[in-house]
Amino acid sequence: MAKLEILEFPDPRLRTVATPIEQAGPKYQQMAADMLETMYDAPGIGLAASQVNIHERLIVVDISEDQDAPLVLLNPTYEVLGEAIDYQEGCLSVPGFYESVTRFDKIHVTAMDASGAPIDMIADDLLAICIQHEIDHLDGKLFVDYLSTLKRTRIRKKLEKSQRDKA
Ligand code: QAP
Ligand code: CO
Repeated sequence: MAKLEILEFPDPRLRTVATPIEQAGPKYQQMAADMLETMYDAPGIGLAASQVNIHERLIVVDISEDQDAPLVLLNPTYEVLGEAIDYQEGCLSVPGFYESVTRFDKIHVTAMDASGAPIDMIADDLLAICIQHEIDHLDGKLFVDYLSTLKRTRIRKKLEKSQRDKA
């Protein structure tokens, strides 16, 4: 296993649209294991491959308290089943900032696991929100895109400063 470096907003690489995975298998099992290690270490509840500079359609999610319920989704898609709800979101690529975003509270998710087995599930509440957030990453989208320009600019400037101070 290996911990991966997480790209931070406004890194332009986070805007890359990820390509579909053609063939599941060991390569993606290893990638998912590394992503889970990176996410658990943070700690976080969701991570998209885009955030670790891998531009293929793979996300990992675990909303459990004990970090013992990992979900690995290749080529995930969803249909909306529920209602719009506002939820205070954060993101490992936007460290230290949390803002309210409108999502859907119930979705039907279709994907593959890392070995290629089909996944078909209903997700609700936090799990549904988290999956929507992570699929946005695969499309080059961040939660800050849903905020006002003013809020997004403030967040960008603060992160640019902390990235400069770190370097
Ligand atoms: C996405 O985000 C999410 O700012 C996953 O300093 C979040 O795991 C979906 C994190 C909330 C729905 C609701 C954020 C860790 C983790 C930070 C995360 C931070 C350290 C974010
Ligand atoms: Co995120």
